[in-house]
Amino acid sequence: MNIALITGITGQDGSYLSEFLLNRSYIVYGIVRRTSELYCSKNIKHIEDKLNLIYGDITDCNSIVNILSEILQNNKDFKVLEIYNLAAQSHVAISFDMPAFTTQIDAMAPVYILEYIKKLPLDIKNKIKFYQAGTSELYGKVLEIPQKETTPFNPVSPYAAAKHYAYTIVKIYRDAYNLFCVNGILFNHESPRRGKNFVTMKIINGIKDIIDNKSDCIKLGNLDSKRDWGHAKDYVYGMWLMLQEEKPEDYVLATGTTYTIREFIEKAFSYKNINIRWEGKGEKEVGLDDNDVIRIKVDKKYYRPNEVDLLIGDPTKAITKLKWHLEYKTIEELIEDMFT
Ligand code: G4F
Repeated sequence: MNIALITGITGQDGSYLSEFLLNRSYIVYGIVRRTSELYCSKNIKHIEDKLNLIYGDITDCNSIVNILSEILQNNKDFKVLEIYNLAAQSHVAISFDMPAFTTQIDAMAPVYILEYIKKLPLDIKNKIKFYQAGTSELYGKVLEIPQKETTPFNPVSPYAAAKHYAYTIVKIYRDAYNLFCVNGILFNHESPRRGKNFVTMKIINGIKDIIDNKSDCIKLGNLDSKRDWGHAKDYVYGMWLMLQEEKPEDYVLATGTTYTIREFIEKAFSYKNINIRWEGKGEKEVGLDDNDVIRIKVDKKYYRPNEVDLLIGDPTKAITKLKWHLEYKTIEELIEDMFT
């Protein structure tokens, strides 16, 4: 039987990946953090009874060792164990406020997991595959356009620095100990399950609130940065494909198209038949609707100490080698799904 362990199972990617793997008859384990409300389970409520949820914390090495030992103990005749390390402090702006916390979560967990695998007997470790959630934030102030697997990294946030460490450790364990471990270098991916403090979801929720007369306008930071946004469902499929290969390699997943935050705003409002026109510059810039009501304001509290200005990925390797393809082909399809 095929088993999967997902860290970050309650998040956007973890929940889509769980659905995908359950549909392929995997036994799915997930690590959930113990909080006063048991655990935050909105995204996995509908499949909770099919999952094996284990309390744990990826910043605690003992917790990881105990969980992995228990899974191996309870599944002695497993065919393959796929481990997806998706848990992270994934908000770039928050990483500037909490750099050490971000490093503990985002950098250290792969070491704990890979160290555990490394020490297993050969016949067991040969059946284990490890996926590390890498990120296009690694490219930072980009050194090549578009960005592909060979583009040098130039991280500019504590989040990206932590992810850079994780990326490197995965490569080291692959080369030094011959483990099957890969980095997915994923560009921004969104969905109706996206956290509400990421810019796309903030805009979608903001528009809903304006239409429902719950608020007048949305306050945002930098409107000039460009992102390559895809749908999370397509990206979890890509993660799985990476682990089905004979040889472990790193892959970029991206759409190959980029838009400014301003363009995303225009397209999202336009889906609700509202046109947005712009006036002013910098902190004074506003977006007005057809009745000249201000719907977008810039608030410098959302500016970042360092900004990644332009991300646009080249997914050629994933398309040709993995036969990866997008179900959600345009940003309009993504926006439509996010409004559901
Ligand atoms: O939606 P964002 O917070 O995503 P960001 O920083 O690109 O990071 C996301 O994608 C990465 C992959 O490239 C992941 F690794 C990471 O974990 C995360 O999922 O911000 C996108 C852009 C930024 O340029 C930001 O400055 O939107 C700009 N922005 C403008 N106003 C805002 C806001 N971002 C947020 N979150 N909130 C604002 O009010």
